[in-house]
Amino acid sequence: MTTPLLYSIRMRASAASHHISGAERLSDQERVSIIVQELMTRALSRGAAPDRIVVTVEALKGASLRELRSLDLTASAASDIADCRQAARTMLLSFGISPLAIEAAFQHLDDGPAPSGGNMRGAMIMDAASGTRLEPDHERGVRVSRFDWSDAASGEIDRSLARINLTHFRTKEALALATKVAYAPGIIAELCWSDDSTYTAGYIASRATGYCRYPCMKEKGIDRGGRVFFVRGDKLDKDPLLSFLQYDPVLITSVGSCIMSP
Ligand code: PML
Repeated sequence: MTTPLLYSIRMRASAASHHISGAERLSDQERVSIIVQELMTRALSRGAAPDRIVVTVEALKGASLRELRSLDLTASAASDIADCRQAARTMLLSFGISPLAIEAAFQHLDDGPAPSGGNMRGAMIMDAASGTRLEPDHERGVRVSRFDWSDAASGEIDRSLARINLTHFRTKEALALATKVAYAPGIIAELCWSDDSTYTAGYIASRATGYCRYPCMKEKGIDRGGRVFFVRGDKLDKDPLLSFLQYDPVLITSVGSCIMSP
């Protein structure tokens, strides 16, 4: 019996060469066209009209699929940006990330990290001591690709998140991405907040702490944000890290806990 082919489906939308939105899915052959349609609808539903939408469908021949359990999610109820940012900073410090690197990361996400101005398609990789950026292409960043929820885990995470009133597609997608990143070789932690001007949430994620979600990391109306992956620059083996993030397929087949912070 032959193993059914798995397809990676990636969407990215841009306007005047600036990144607007992106999404990642894995699918069997039967559902490729439905998912392509969903991603096109997504690309066209952001406030800014894209002038370019690229959807890539690629068969993952011979790639071995890694199955993971999603990170436990803890949602903070803090309603103030200063409180959310302070809690995020404290958590990053607890991983041994230097104040210099933390401030560099916040500054890049506040300013728009691409050298040409604006957001990046992918993430920054940052040395946790010096705050130096280590990703090969500072304009594009590193795009985390080839991950998704299995059908069963998808239904289960929808229900778990709904129980704590987190029903936006961004939470589910970010949790999947953060789970893959947390298992990447050499990653200490991830800092993220949304670059969508209507969405203010962000998180710190690591294997040790899970996904710690903060509802307001920036003001509404601000379209700056992105992702920073902290690493120990002096010990980093960059090729396996980049290869895992971009190419190794990960399916999330079981679901961690989802709770509001007490
Ligand atoms: C994004 O998709 O723009 C990043 C979303 C980060 C926070 C998602 C959440 O936990 O709701």
